[in-house]
Amino acid sequence: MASLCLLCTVDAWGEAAMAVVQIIPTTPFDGQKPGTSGLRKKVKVFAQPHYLENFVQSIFDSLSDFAGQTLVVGGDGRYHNRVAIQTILHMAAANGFGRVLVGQGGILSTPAASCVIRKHQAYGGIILSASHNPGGPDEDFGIKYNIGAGGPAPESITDAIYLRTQTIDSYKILPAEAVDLDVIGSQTLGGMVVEVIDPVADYADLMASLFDFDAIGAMLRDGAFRMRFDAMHAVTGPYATRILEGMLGAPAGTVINGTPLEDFGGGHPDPNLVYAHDLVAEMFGANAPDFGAASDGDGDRNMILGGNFFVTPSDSLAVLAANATLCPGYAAGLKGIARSMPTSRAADLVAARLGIPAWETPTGWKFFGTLLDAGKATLCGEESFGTGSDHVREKDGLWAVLMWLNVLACRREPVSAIVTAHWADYGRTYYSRHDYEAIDSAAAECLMAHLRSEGPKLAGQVLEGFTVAACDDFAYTDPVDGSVSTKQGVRLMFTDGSRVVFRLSGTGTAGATLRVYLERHEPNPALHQQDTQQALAPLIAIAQQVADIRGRSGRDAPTVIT
Ligand code: G16
Repeated sequence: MASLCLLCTVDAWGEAAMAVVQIIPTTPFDGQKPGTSGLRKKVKVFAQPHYLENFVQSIFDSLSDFAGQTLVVGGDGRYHNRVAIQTILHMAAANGFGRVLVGQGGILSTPAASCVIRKHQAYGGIILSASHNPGGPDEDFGIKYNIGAGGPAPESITDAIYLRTQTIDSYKILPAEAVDLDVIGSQTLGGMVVEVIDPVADYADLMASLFDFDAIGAMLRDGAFRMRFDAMHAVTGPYATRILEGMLGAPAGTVINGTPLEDFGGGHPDPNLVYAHDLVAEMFGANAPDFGAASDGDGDRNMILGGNFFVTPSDSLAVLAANATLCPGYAAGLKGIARSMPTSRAADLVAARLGIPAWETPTGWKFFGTLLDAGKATLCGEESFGTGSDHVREKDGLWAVLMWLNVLACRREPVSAIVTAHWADYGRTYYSRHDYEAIDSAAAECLMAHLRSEGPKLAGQVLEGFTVAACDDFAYTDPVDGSVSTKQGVRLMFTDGSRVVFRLSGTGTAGATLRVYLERHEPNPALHQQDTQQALAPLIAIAQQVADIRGRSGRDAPTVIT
């Protein structure tokens, strides 16, 4: 049975206010363990009575000294977003937050949420998204907590949240009317102020401070340069429309699929060559635009295309790093470049040339936070279509698009020419990721266990003409706070620098997803025009042979190749 208690708070005018808080008894749910980026489950799981509430209360119970403080709340607009936001607002009020900033309509892209947390010096934020996963009543939902620096909570906090979910026996909620999320302005909820904010404004200001909007605008308006941005019916629609078409003056229609829909129009809002099909068809068709880009469900991922040309995320990071000083916000140079372990080492070559550190972290944007906070890195990137910088503490899809546009506006060369010139200078790093989605979890764990125990024994062996230098399970010690993360992926490394990396995704919601990352550096420009899969064919064969993917997963081929 629910019990009531009186919450004494201080309202926006400094007056003491009393609110009646309900304390609802509950019991723990299994499996509320945050993964690579928060808790992601099917909507039907989240919609169970008390499920979201347990997790939110576990977040609050893992934090301290937030009474009267500001919380930022927003999501990618997917199905269940509005319902979840109402619950979180009523729980935040019951738990003693003083103010919540929430995006109008419940919308905040993940990088915009990070921007708002930082700009308004909030205590932290709750972001609702399952990123690139599909949305709808039978699809995915997600929640994560971001700290006051603006980035995803570190493992010390996510571990504490998980621990709390296992013992939780009650949560606090304020029984009150729903908040109107559609009207910008202040309302009160108990003693808490809810400010519904323009979700785009702070973010757009930040972008204008980093990039040369005059030069980009001139290029977009002169008619000779054509671009297309595919928002995939997800959260970046309003951001891209306001910034590209509004502030920069790109022709109407530059942004396609620009209205956020709860089910993303039935699509899979993952900006890659498979799922961004509208954009890919146009960019690889006749009379292709000069530049194409797409972002994902919550706006933190990006895909970059030229006319008939795909830029791998790893190459994108390297090219942006090499050209960063063309952008006003990075004119003073970079402090360092960070990438996740499975990301190709193309960016390391740029860092070496610039004489700055190259950091290798586990998969997960949260691992970049300490490096950015300590001023050890300026740019970060991941093979999973994530690129970003120290301007916020999340990867940022539209930021990457604007940085590319700034580089293009300065260099006035096709995307393909910029990238092939980069390869000629640094060598080309052939790179691909093969995903085996929704395979049996036990079989996947077994495959990884086999690699962990047998992989190291391969040292010195010659496989398909490649000599194995070493095989290990990547472990990381954070150079700033000393925290240690183990079991971050099995690396099979060859004497010529090639690599095959195996890891299980931490973001899926059904079964397990095996990711196989393949990488080979080719210094000779005469060999830079090969097909990527052909160039990597021997490594693909080695991966199959060493892990027995077919035998263990029952799959003949990857589900997605990027
Ligand atoms: C999240 C993380 C990224 C990670 C990606 C893939 O991105 O923030 O750091 O690279 O998942 O992770 P995994 O390989 O474990 O599935 P997002 O865009 O899904 O939030």
